[in-house]
Amino acid sequence: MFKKILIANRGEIALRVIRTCREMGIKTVAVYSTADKDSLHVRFADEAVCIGKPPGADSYLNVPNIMAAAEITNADAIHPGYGFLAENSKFSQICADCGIKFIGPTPGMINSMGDKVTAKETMIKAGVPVVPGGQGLLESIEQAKSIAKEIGYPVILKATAGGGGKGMRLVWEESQMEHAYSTAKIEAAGSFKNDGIYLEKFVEEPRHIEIQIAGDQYGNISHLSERDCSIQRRHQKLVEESPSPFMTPDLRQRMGDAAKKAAQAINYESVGTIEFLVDKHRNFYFMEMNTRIQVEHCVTEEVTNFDLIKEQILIAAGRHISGKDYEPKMHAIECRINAEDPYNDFRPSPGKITTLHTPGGHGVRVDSHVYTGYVIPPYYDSMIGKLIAVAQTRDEAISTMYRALSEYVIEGVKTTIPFHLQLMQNEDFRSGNFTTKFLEGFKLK
Ligand code: MV4
Repeated sequence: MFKKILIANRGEIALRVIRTCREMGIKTVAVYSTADKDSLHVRFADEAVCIGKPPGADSYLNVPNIMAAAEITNADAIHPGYGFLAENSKFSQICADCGIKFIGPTPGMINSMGDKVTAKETMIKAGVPVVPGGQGLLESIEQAKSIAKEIGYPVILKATAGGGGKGMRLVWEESQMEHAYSTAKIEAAGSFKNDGIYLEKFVEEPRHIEIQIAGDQYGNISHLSERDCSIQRRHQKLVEESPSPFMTPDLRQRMGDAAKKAAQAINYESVGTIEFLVDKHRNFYFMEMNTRIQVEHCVTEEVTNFDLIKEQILIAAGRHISGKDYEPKMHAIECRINAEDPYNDFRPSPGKITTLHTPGGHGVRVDSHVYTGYVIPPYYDSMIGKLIAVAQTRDEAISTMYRALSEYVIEGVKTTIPFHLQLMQNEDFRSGNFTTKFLEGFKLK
């Protein structure tokens, strides 16, 4: 087992990893930017090394400084958390070259899912359903028009180096194709230094349902059921839950099998997530694979009783996993509490937390790195923490969440708590009647 893990991240996920390391008897090294010198991850780790100035590029993305911190502290593994370097294959390779275990997949696995056209081709070969569309990259506007005519409008253009919603173009009819094609290509070149784009049928009003998987170094894969992440705004998830209110035993079986096939196709090692679009007829299509631990992993932890960070560390250290599949035993809902003003287009609201009261009690979990007097820096994401409610039924989990949100007091910055309080009272949300379009029609009172 590893003796010392360096956590190449900040905020709640750095704290989350430190907690599990403590329980496993593994020493921890925090790295931090000068903006984070008073952060809890710095205080709770056994050692801490400053790695640079506040902007991410100077600190949490500064590979030479992070590797130097690992060398001087004698860390034998690095946990990347999510965001920053978590899906950076070059970083994973540099760790390997330095003899430090990257707690996550190999560079080859990251690359095979990072390029979306390659990932889609791999999924087709593996027998995983994908959205109908052209094979490979688009070569011309004429080709795009001819594929679109064949499969029928509306279609969507996506960047092969994209993901998470960046650089997509919706095309409703042929007359829009030329403009959409050109702008998609320019945007892809600008954002990703790769202008490759591809086309697929636009799935209208889909749900976003993802399957958590874990694979070991010996080819065993388990799935740990689904999370419904349909409640999103501008591709930012706000609420996640498990089980999905749209799930059936048959759909879970089929999606679970497909997710395991997807992971098997690339011999996946570590924890990961297969994202699917699910249409109203319960057809599902592979969308992307996330080769990292995700923000919303806690929802799965609460319904399956696994510590996913512990699993991730054990897998990296070479442990075998069962290959069995796990069903939700409870219902869990997570609300992301962000320093954003929901009454003002969710504008970021960094600053000092002057008053804090964190909810507790039966069925409540809070994963957060903040405290009274903590200053939320403007340089990073605006998440203050995650509030997770767990109960035997969805109705009870919503009641617990509403109660916990009502107890939560955060003063000094605007937060998403008022939004979540109203969402928990919304009839369509309560009846499980929502798709990824839900928040477009949701008006705050
Ligand atoms: C789609 C789609 C409809 N049809 N692809 C958004 C994020 C990126 N991973 C892919 N996305 C979508 N791809 C086809 N063929 C709709 C979306 C989409 C979406 C997906 C999941 C959650 C929220 C979303 C919001 C808008 C669009």
